[in-house]
Amino acid sequence: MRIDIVTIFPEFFSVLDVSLLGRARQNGVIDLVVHDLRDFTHDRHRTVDDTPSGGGAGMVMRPEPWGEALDALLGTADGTRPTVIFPTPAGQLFRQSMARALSTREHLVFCCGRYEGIDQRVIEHTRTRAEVLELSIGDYVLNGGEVAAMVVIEAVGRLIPGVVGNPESLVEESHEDGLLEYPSYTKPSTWRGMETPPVLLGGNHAAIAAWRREQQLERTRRVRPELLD
Ligand code: 6GU
Repeated sequence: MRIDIVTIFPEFFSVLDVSLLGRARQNGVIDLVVHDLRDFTHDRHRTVDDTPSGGGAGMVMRPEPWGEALDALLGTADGTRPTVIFPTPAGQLFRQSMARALSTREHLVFCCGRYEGIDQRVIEHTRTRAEVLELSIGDYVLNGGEVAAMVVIEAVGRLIPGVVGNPESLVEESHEDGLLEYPSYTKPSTWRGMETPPVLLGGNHAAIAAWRREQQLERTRRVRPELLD
């Protein structure tokens, strides 16, 4: 998978050099390149923002640098339509099902806005040459799209074959079957006077599976009842 990231804070993404994603990049499974939006400006101050049309607080990102950056990244017409993701709190909610869908794409481009967002014409223009998604990672406000892009990249990247060592570890997880995950235990079986649930030590695999399912349902009902609707 090819991943391009456009941002005014390229250094934010140095964390993608480490851990599972870092190894996937070294192995060539993920080809990830970070681009500085200011490299697509032409004025002495490398300006990327301006005051909002119609007035109001904050600054909006001007369309010209974004247009030039996307011209450069979407220009190579190799037959496959890239997916361009604009992280924004005004977007549709990013879920595990979308992480699954995105993990099969060949080319993802993340456009990380700051301030009050990117001039909306950039998003509408990009729809003419790519699949466009405006994605939110939850109902709270971040200072920009960088951390949200990182969340999406980690959720998607770990679903690409060869990134997570044991693919079986991917299936019994929260949200993969619409329920929260069951609680986990390891040795010692007694710790600070607290016992591991005996069913997990009895070797009855059907009983263990039934107990885990019940725990998933109980936990989901208690913590995230809306997931059961
Ligand atoms: Cl994708 N961006 C920003 N700035 N804030 C957010 C978000 C994204 N998702 C939730 N809050």
